[in-house]
Amino acid sequence: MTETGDAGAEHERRGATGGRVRTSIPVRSGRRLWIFGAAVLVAAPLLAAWSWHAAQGTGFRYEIVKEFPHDTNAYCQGLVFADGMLLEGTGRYGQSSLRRVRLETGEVVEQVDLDTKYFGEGIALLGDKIYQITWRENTAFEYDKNTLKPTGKTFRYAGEGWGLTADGHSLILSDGTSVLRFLDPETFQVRRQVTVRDGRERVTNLNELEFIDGQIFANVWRESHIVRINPRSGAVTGTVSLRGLRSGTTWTGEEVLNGIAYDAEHKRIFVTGKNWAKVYEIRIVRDR
Ligand SMILES: [Ca+2]
Repeated sequence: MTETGDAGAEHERRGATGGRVRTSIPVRSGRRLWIFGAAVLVAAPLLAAWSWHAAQGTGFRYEIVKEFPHDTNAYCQGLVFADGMLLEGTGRYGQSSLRRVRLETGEVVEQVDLDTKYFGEGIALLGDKIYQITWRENTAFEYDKNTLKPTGKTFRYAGEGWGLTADGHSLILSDGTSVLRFLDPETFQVRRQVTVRDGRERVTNLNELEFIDGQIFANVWRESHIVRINPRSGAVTGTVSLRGLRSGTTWTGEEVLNGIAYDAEHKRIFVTGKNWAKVYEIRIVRDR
């Protein structure tokens, strides 16, 4: 099509300017079209396979920049960096909370406990409000960013709540499936949603989230890697293996990797896990 189209365009251009008008516009013969079609048929699966492997191979690894202490009683479900401190949402019934934590020492500076009927999940900062979702209670809470006081405003949403982040405009919610919902922070109404795919495969169990430089980074429950997601298409654009980050343990049971926070000003990425003893500042580098 390009060949014919260009020639046609040239034909029109030259004709309009009074130059030499091309009288013979090349058109593919039936035989050439057939060969072209056959080539596409052969190439398409190969290209699909290539892009699948490319997606699998868009691999990144990590380097530890610094380690910080983390409360091993904190079943981390949400992590945010704000104003030089970490905000952390913790889970489990009777242990769920929202905390402001001093990064360097792990000291909990402020803490708000959730009622025992709530299992806390992801948290996000948008404007001057912090939002915290719950696992199966279909309820989200809103807090004042500066005081950590609940504003009294709560929201309802359908399905489970797993991870939460914000793109500066919408809240982005994961629910354990491959779908990410973009929510109006005023109402929790769904503005749009994307299905996350790595190549052709849906990526399920999307957990804690972080919006980093225009892309969504997501923990995948019980996996030792983080995926990077295009927020428009849902396509996985990279995979960061964090294997070996927490040495001496296998990630079985509950103490899985969960928690990503981003210090946009200094471009620092922090990761941790449920009940981990440390928060790690990591640098993500391309895996050669
Ligand atoms: Ca986060």
